[in-house]
Amino acid sequence: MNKKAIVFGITGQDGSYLMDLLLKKEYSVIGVIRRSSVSNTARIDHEAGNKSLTLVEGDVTDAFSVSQLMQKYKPDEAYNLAAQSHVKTSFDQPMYTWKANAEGPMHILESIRQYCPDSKFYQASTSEMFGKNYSGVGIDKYQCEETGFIPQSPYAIAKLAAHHTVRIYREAYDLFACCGILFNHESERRGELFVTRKISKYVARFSQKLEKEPLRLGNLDAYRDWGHAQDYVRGMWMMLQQSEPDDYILATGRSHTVRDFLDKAFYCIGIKDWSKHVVVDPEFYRPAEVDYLRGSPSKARLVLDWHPLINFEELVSRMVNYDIQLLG
Ligand code: NDP
Ligand code: GDR
Repeated sequence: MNKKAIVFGITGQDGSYLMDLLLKKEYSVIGVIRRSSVSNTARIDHEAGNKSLTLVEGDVTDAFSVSQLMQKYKPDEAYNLAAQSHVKTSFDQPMYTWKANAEGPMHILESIRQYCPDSKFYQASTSEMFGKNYSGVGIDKYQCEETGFIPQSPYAIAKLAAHHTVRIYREAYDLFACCGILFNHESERRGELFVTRKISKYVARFSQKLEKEPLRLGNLDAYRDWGHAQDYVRGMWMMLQQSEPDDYILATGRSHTVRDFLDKAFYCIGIKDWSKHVVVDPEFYRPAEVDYLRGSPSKARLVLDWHPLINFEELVSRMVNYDIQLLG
């Protein structure tokens, strides 16, 4: 019989790629979507009508709706990708962020414990939990599974609470529950308020002479370890195929600044000096910043045999070229 997976957050970037992967592997997929006043299914509409995909309404902040779903479907695998995922927004909406990102996963784990303890669970943890901490020194600094967490935002604090909740449920109740500590991953489906997509969209429009104003950005000196979401959802699935549950970092091991991203993106349209086209606007600064992220994917490489296939240069050019194509 085909395996059954439930995906919370299926309408998001990662949820949509995970859906593609699971359908390709002949899973029966239950996708949980939030009611919204306008359609939020643009990233998954290409599978509309697929008999292996069932879309149901639900919200992770509503414990009752979560437990009803888990009781009804008793999936082989449950993936929790649902979150208020924007770090800057979490400073403006800390309580909602807490409810979605910390209480949400607790609702799912509690439902698994009560109704389907054999379901395997994946939680979307994040490199933001490391915050301002790292291992190593100088240019060799990095974060690995042993690096301590010093979260720098309400988003990261809520995610860290969920991270520890997963550990407790794994140890106390023997659930098969894993956390993927994922470093930034982007794609052609990335939300438009994240810095990479904001840049790729601007550059595409600029190349078509549709932009008259400069691009307004915040901190250009932050380092991020950027990979492609398609590679990362494969890693999520691999974690749940192991014989024992565990936590893994997924990252490329290479770090770049926002400036590097701008260099590569503008280079795609033949511009070497973008300084006249970008303005630093303090409106986009955060009350507290994460300055440096570079993940060590050694454990995932060794245990899961996971390797990212799309590098930084390809990621940037795919995003820019996709946004140019969208403009026709
Ligand atoms: P997105 O913001 O693209 O997607 C988030 C998803 O969560 C959307 O489907 C959204 O629904 C859904 N959602 C939000 N709130 C609720 C709620 N209360 N109940 C049910 N669903 C909800 O994020 P990504 O796909 O980029 O990330 C997926 C997960 O991985 C998130 O948890 C994120 O925090 C985490 N993460 C992401 C990383 C990245 O670099 N992309 C790195 C590390 C972790 P809707 O479409 O209706 O808004
Ligand atoms: P991040 O991603 O906060 O790392 O969280 P984001 O793209 O928002 O910011 C990356 C870095 O760019 C700087 N920056 C700007 N960011 C945004 N959004 N808009 C700007 O105009 C801008 N200018 C500069 C930021 O200050 C930051 O340093 C992402 C999310 O997907 C999280 O859900 C996930 O957990 C982490 O990645 C890993």
